[in-house]
Amino acid sequence: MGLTNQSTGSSLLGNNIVIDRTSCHGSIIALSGNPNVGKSTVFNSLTGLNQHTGNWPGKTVTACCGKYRYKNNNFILVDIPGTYSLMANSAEEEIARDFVCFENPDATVVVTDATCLERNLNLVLQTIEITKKVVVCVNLIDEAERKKIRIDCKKLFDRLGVPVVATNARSRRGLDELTDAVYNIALGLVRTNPLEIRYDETIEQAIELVRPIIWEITGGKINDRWVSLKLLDEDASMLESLNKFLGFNIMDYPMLRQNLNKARQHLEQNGIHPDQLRDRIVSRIINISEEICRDAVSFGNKQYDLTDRKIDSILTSKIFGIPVMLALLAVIFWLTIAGANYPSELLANLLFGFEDLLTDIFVALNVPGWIHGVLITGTYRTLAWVVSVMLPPMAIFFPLFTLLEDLGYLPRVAFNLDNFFKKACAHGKQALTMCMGFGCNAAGVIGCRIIDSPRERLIAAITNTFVPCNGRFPTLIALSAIFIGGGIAKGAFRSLVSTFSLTVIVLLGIIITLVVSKILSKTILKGLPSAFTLELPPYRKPQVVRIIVRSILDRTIFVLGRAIAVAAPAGLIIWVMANVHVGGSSILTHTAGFLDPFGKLLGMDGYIILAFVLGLPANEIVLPIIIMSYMASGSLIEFSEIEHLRQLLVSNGWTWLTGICVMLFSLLHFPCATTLWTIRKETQSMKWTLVSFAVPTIVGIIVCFIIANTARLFGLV
Ligand SMILES: Nc1nc2c(ncn2[C@@H]2O[C@H](COP(=O)(O)OP(=O)(O)OP(=O)(O)O)[C@@H](O)[C@H]2O)c(=O)[nH]1
Ligand SMILES: [Mg+2]
Repeated sequence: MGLTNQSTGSSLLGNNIVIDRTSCHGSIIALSGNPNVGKSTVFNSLTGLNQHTGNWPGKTVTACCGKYRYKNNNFILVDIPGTYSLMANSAEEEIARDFVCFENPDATVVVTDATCLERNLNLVLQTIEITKKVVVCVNLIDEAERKKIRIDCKKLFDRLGVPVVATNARSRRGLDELTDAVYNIALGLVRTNPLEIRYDETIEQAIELVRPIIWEITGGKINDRWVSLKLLDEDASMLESLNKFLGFNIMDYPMLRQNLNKARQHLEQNGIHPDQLRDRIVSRIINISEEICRDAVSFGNKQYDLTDRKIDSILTSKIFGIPVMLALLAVIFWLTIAGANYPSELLANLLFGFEDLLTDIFVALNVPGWIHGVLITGTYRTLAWVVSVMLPPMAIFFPLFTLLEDLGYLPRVAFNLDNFFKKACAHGKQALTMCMGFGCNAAGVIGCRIIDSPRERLIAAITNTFVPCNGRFPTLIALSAIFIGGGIAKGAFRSLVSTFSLTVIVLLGIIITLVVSKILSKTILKGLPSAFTLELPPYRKPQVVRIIVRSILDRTIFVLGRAIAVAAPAGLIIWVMANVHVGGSSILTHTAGFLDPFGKLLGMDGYIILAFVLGLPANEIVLPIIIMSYMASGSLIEFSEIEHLRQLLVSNGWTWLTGICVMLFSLLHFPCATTLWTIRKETQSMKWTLVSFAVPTIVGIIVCFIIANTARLFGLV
C-alpha cells in the first residue's frame, strides 16, 4: 500500500484503497469496524506487523496491508480506518464502503466491541447488506467479562447468519478460531446465510421496481438489492463510485431512470418523502440491532461503567480538567528530566571513554590528523553527545506518553480543550492531532484526516508544528535540563526548574496554536467551527511491556538513528566549512558572521541560526550542529561529562536568555522537510505548504525578538 512500507502489490490512490490483484497472490481480507475496537491489534496479532494502536477513536487514518499464512494459503489483510457506518457521511466511511463493496474482498471481518455490541452491530448489519462473505469478530471480550457483560455468540450466529468469533486480540485468545472462520469464508468452504434486512412494505415494493434492472445491467457483479436501496436514497457518492466500478454511467439506462422515478413516486404516494427514506433505513437497522442484542447480550451489572464515569467527572471537569492535565504533563516531564540525569552521565562517561580508546587506535595506526579530526573530534564526539543527551529522556518520555494514550487519556485532553478550540474557530479534534504531533509532526499532519471540514483540517495541519516532535523534544529537554535547570538552580531544584521551563514551553506551544488558529480563521481561512461528537473511550489497562518495547523500538531508536544518519553528513559539511578558508577565515566563520546580526536580534547567534537552517532535513540535528560548529570554530574544551556541554555553550557566549530563545525558536520555526513534504501531499497545494513554512517561522521571529529585546531593555542580561 502506497502509504505503508508493506509491499503487497497494492496502492493508495488519492484516498481510495486499491488492491492490484494481479500482483497479490492470496485472498484479500478487509478488516473493518467502528473506531477503537481493536482492528489494528487484530491486524498486528495476525500479521506480526506493528501498526500503531491507541485507546482513542481515529488512531488509524491510512489503510495498511499485511500478510499472513494459514493452511498453506496466503491472506492479505487490509486494516481499514474505523467507521461507524457505511452511509458515507464522511471520507473514511466512503473509503470503507467502497473497499467492502467495490474491491470485492474475499472476506470482510467486522471487528466489534463486546462492551457496546449494540452500536457496533449497526455496521455489521450494513456490511451483510452488501456482502455475504462476512465474519463478525466480537473483540475486547476480556473487558466485557470484567464488566460482567455476557455475549452469546451462538445466538448471534443464529440471528446474523454469519460466523461470529469472540476474541481478545491482545492476548490472541480466539484468533485461531477467527483465522479458521476467515479461511472457510474466503475460500468458499462455508456458505453463509446472512440475515436479510426487510424494510417497510412500501420500501420493499420500491426496491423490487428497481432491483431486476440493476441485476440485468450489472450482470450480478454487485449486490443489486443494496444498490437499488442506495439509488432510491439518492446517494450521490455511491453512484459516483458505482459508475467508476462499472466503467459507465448506470443512469444512462432510460429503463433504470424510468423505474427509479416510478419507485420514488410510489414512496411519495405512501408518505415516504425522499428526505425520510434514510431515516427509515437507519431506524430499521438500529431496531434490529437492539432486538438482536436483547436476545444475545446480558448485563450482570447495569452500572458497569460507573468507575469510568466517576474518573471522568474529575478528569474532564470544568474546574479540575485543565489543572490535572497540566499537572500530569509536568509529572511526565519531571520523571523524564530527573530520571534521565543518571543514565545520561553514565552514557557520556562510557562513550567518551571509548573516544580515548579510538584516538589511541588512530595514533597507533598512524592515521593522518585530519581524518582523526573529521571522524573522531568532529563526528564521533557529536554523536556521543547526541546519544548521551537524547537517548535517556526519549526512552523515558515516550513510554510514559504512550501509557497515557493507551489508558484512554488523550480524548479527555481533546474534551478539556474543546472549548478553547471552538473559541479559536477551530476543530476540537485538533487537540488529538496535536497529541499525534508529539510523536512526529508529519504523522500529526496525516492524522488531521480525522477532521472532516477542509478549512479546519488546514488550520490543524498548519499549526501542528507548534507541538514539539520527536526531533525537537530531546533538544528542549536537554536545554531545559542542562542549561536552564543546571544554570540557575542547585540540587533537587534543578529538575524542578527544568520541568517548569519545559512545561511553560509546551503550554506556550498550545497557546500559540490557539492564537494562530484564531488568526487564520479570521483571515485566510475564514469560517465557523463545525460541530462534532467525540467519543470518550473506556479507560483500558495499558500493555506496559508492549508499550516500553514499541516506544523504544519505534520512536527512540528511530529518532536516534535518524539523528545519527543526518548528523554524520552534517558533521562533514561543518568540518569542510570550518576548514576551508577564504580571506583568512573559514567559510563557517563567514557564514555565521553573516547570520550573526540577525541571530543577535533574536537573542541567539549566527551559528545557531545556521544550525536551524541546516536542520531543515531533520530537527534532531540542530543541537548537534550547534555543538559541532562551536567545537570546529576553536573553543576546545575537555569533554568527559554532561556538565561540559553547558560549559561549551557558556564559553560561546550563551546566557539563560540564549537558552530560552533557542528553546522558543526550536518550538516556533518552519517544520522539517518531511513534514513539509507531507503537508504538500495532504493539501495538494504549494500555497498551503508555503503558508505552513512561513507562519511558524514568522511567529518564532516575532516571539524571540520580543523576548530578547525586552530582556535587554530591562537589563536582565
Ligand atoms: N483489553 C483489551 N484491549 C484491547 C483488545 N484489543 C485492542 N485493545 C486495546 O484497545 C485499544 C484500541 O486498539 P486499536 O487496535 O488501536 O483499535 P482500532 O480499532 O485499530 O482503532 P482506530 O484505528 O482508532 O479505529 C488499544 O489500546 C488496544 O491495546 C482486547 O481484545 N482486549
Ligand atoms: Mg487502528
